Amino acid sequence: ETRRCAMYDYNTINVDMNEDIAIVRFSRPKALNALNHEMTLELAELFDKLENDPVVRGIILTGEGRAFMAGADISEMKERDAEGGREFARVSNYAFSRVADISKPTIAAVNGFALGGGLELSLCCDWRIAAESASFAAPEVTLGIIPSGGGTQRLPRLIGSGRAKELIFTGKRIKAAEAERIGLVNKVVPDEALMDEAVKSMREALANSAVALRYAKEAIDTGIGLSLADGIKVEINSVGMVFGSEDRLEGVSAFLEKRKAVFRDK
Ligand code: CO8
Repeated sequence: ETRRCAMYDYNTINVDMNEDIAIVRFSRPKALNALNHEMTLELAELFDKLENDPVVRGIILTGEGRAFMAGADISEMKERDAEGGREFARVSNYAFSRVADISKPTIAAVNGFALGGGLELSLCCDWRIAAESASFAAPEVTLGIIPSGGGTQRLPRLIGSGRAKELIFTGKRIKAAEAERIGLVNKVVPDEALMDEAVKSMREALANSAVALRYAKEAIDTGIGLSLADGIKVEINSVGMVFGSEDRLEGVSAFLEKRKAVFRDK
C-alpha cells in the first residue's frame, strides 16, 4: 500500500511511502515536470533528509503525468550569461549529486519523457526501469547548450562514449525499447505495470543486508572513477567493513543453520 508522506512537504515534489520505500514524484505536470530552480533546491533538501530518515531504505523516482522530467525549465534560461550558466550548472550538479551519492538504493521509474536534465537525473539512480511509452533524449545541443547535470560524464560511463556522443550530438529522441537495447535502461514494462515492477525490483534488493548494499554501492561508485587496481583496493577495504557487521554474522550463520537471515542493518 502506498500513502502520501506528509513529512515531506514540497511545492514541486510529492513523496509517497510504500512501507520502507520512498516514492519521489516530480510534480509540475503542466510543465512536464521541468526542473526549475525551486525544484532543484527542493530535490537537494529532500535527498539530504532521505539519507538520514531511518524509515526509508530505498527510493524510487518517478514523474506525475506524461513526463518523468522534460529537462531543465527552459523559461529560466533566457536571461543567464556565462556566469549565470556556470551557477546554473553548479547548483544543478549539487542537487543531482545529492541523488547520486545517497547511500540507499535508488531506481528511476521512467514513466514518460526523460529529456535533458530528466535523462541526467535518471543516470543518478542506481538503475532504470522504463514504461513502454517512455522516451529519452539529450536535446541540449538543439538549444545551443550542452548537458549540465553530469550528462557528459555519466552517460558515456553507462553506455560507452560512442553511443553517448551519438545521443548528445544529435539530440535525437529514442524510445524505451531502444534505450533498453543500448543499456540505458535495465528493463521495459507495460505502462500500467511500471510502479509495481519498480517496487518489486527494489524489494528484491531490500531483502538483503542494508549494510552490504551500502558498501556495494560505495565500492561500485567510487571504483568506477579509478583504475582497476585502485578500485580493487576500495573493494578490499569495503569487504573488511562488511565483515565487521552484525548482518554478516547473521547472514553467514543463517545459511549454515539452514534458516532465513534476519538482517538488522548493523
Ligand atoms: N521547460 C519549460 N517548460 C517546458 C519544458 C521545459 N524543458 N518542457 C515542456 N514544457 C512545457 C511546455 O512549454 C508546455 O507549456 P504550455 O502548456 O504553457 O505551453 C507544456 O510543458 C507542455 O509541453 P508541450 O505543449 O510542448 O507538449 P508536447 O507533447 O507537444 O511536447 C515535448 C512534449 C516534446 C517534451 C516538448 O515539450 C519539448 O520538447 N520540451 C523541451 C524538452 C527539452 O528540450 N528539454 C531539455 C531542456 S535543456 C536541459 O535539460 C539542460 C540540462 C540541465 C541539467 C541540469 C538540471 C537542471
